[in-house]
Amino acid sequence: MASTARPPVVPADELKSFSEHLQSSTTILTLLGAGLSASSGLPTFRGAGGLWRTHTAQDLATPWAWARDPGLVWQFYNYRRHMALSVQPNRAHIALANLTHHKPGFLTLSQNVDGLSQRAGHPLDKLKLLHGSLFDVKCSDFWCKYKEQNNFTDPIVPALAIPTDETDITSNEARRTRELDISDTGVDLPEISLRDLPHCPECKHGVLRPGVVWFGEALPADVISTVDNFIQSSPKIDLIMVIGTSASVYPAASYVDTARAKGARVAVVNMDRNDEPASGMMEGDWFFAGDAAQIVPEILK
Ligand code: BV8
Repeated sequence: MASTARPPVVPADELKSFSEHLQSSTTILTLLGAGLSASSGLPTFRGAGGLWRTHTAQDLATPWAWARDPGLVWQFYNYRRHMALSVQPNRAHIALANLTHHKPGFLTLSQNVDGLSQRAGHPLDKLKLLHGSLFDVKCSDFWCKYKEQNNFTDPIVPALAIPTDETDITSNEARRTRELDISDTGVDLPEISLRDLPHCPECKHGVLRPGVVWFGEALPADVISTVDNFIQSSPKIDLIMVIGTSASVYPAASYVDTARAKGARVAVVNMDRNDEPASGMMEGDWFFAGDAAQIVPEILK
């Protein structure tokens, strides 16, 4: 019977040195980005998949886009909720979740809002969502503090239902078209009026918005203080794994250098050899080039 074992994707010498360090590490951080979920079928933020209709994700992930056209912003986030609910966590999500059971001093800092780490069984007390979640909604009224988890309503309101010929993201053709530019499909998508958007059940007048952190918004204070306390109370950080991220957004990306300053060695997992942390690669670091879904399970074995 032919072995079904996957061929190794990591050079043996690098795997050995990393594994030895991992075994001896007690305090470990990981910084996760969209590349971790790419193999699950979700487009990354900046790659070819980072386009939606004729907009880049960065254009729509701002309070200004929301102020200008909340309906368009909700169509974008409702579409990403739909896609995230249509895919499954991959072997890397699962391997990271499992590591928390062997390494009590392991903390995950995720920039991802797709909910896949949670669905892979990652203990929530060891998973810090730096940029919120597609599956949280909160009131957009400044004075109202209402927030709720809204995990499975798809679409979140009927007016945001995605036209049927766009809902099949499993077909490569549909996904390819969508990743490049949804308007290629020539689908005439509806304008959404404010009254059709989800409204706050608490204050009754605020429009509920996606519970993510937009560009120009502060990261959640409670999350940041937990992460900073973890780092400051650790005499030393042994390792930070930087998985599937361009490490180009701050202050999230700054945790790489913060960990390095506390003695951490850095292990990058990325498809693109050019996507090193801003401070570059140093003596004793590892760069594992390739698909996170292949590499992460192998290096965490
Ligand atoms: C703030 C949620 C202040 C929304 C996101 C210095 C300090 C502080 C701030 C700044 C600063 N300089 C600039 C800023 C402002 C800004 C910023 O960083 N801008 C960038 C463009 C320079 N930062 C902010 O605005 C932050 N807020 O600073 O507030 C403040 C303080 C007090 C009061 C008021 C304000 C908030 C930033 C959060 C923005 N929200 N997401 C949503 O998702 O819609 S950011 C979003 O992009 C992601 O969450 C992620 O964090 C980020 C980066 O994306 P990646 O995950 O890295 O994805 P990307 O596509 O870039 O890369 C994918 C990588 O994977 C690639 O390297 C690719 O090669 C690799 N890959 C692909 N496939 C695979 C793979 N790797 C492995 N396997 C594969 N199969």
